[in-house]
Amino acid sequence: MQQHFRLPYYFGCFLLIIAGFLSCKQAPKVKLSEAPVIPCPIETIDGESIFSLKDHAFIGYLNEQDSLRSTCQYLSDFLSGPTGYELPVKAVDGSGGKGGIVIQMSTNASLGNEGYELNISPEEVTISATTTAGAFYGIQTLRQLFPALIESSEVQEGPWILATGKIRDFPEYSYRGAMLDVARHFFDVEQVKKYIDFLAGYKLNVLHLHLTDDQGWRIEIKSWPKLTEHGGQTEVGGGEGGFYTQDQYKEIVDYAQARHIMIIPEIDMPSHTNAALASYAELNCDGKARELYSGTDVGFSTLCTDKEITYQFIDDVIRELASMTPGPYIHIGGDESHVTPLEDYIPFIERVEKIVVAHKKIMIGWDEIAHAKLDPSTIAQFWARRDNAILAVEQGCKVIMSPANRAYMDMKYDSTTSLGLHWAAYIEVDSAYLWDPSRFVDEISRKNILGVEAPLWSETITNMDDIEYLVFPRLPGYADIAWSANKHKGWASYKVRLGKQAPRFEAMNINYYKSKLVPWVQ
Ligand code: TNX
Repeated sequence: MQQHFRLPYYFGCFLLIIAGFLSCKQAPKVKLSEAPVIPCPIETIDGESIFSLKDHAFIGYLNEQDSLRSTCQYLSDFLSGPTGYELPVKAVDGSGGKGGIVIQMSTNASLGNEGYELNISPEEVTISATTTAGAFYGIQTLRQLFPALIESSEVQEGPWILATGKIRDFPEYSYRGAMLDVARHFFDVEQVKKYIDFLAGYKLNVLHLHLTDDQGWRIEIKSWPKLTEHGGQTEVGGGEGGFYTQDQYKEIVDYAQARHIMIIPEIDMPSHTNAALASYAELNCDGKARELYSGTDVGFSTLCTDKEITYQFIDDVIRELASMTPGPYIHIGGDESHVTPLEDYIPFIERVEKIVVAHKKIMIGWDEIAHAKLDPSTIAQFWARRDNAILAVEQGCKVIMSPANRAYMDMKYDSTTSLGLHWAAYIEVDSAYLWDPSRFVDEISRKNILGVEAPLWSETITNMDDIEYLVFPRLPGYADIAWSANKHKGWASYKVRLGKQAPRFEAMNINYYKSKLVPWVQ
């Protein structure tokens, strides 16, 4: 009898040793808690094993949760490229499914509107969230947990292994943005989409488009067609410029929306308006059209603040813009109005605010707008003057933090950087990261702050390579500031996480700045 039992026993031990050997070989090098995810998740609990994505895997959503279908499709499209697997999207029942990735709605209110839970077991991966936005952010985390070649546009060899464990995560700020200036140099729809994808990968949820400036008017306004026909035809340096038709703008809005990014359009006024003043003579106080401008000076132009036609013009522009912008905000600029006397500037801003509100939108303006009497729903974007931002807070307005000497992605890294400007500061990667929005201005505390935005002005940049060089690697740092709670902050640990992003940047062919301050992993 005893003999009879021993044989399977030895055989079982043998199998266990082989299995142990195989799983050792496959075990990921890092624990889940050591994965260099940016922005850093709030809470990670390690498991002890691995999940391996295989060619028969699928992406599932629970029966009757059809609203998650397109989110699943996004994940399937993303993973099927580099893995070469089909990864069909299908409805599954509550028991989930082995070997797949299942996305499901959760009722866990502690996750908030944008949080998610990611569970990785040896059998399956589940992402749970209370909204599709949360599920989307769970996907972005999952993306960074796979080997870097998951970012490749061509099929790569696996294995596609994840460490097991659990992540629970939600953002600190609800407004996490970047800006792109498409006025100084024009960037076309495909380039803007690529920029949107960069933001989405780091869980940013706002793209502010600086659509008009002295050098170009970039958005079709049907009631004032010469704005783009004439005013869109140049850019800094005298290039041919360009503009978005309303259909193209809607295409950008839809593309962003599918990635949970809100577009905030900016029409800068009363200054930064030379392109409009060149297109319509009647907008000038002297009734004479200006020449198109392709230099880089600021603050020399102004709409005529005491002509009625100016307000008819603004009403038409805001009406058309509001009707194709689903998000709640319209940005009216308001910066650097050096040739508009303050006694004209103040009533101008107050009247423009009423126009924006009449079109059922919330006004945002650069911090100078706080000189005017503002409605408390209006938002001021701090970029230069603390006293302006404080004035806004004193009026009950919320503030977006974009301090130029920390958050301007068009600033040079150091004196040797060939692209960019340096009027505000040189902003190395550590300086871009090492600031806390809620402590930056003594009088402005967490409760006054809507969120964080990193602007990219385009006087010196003309193509995607240039954009990438200034944006990477600073953008992930702004995302970390905006998303991750303070307990994770610290340059010493952040720079290590950032250095480990290098193989991802390489796989995406991103032209990033290889700062000497960062221990890049090759
Ligand atoms: C200041 S920031 C500006 C822009 C320039 C930028 C260049 C702001 C509200 N105005 O007009 O493009 O500096 O860094």
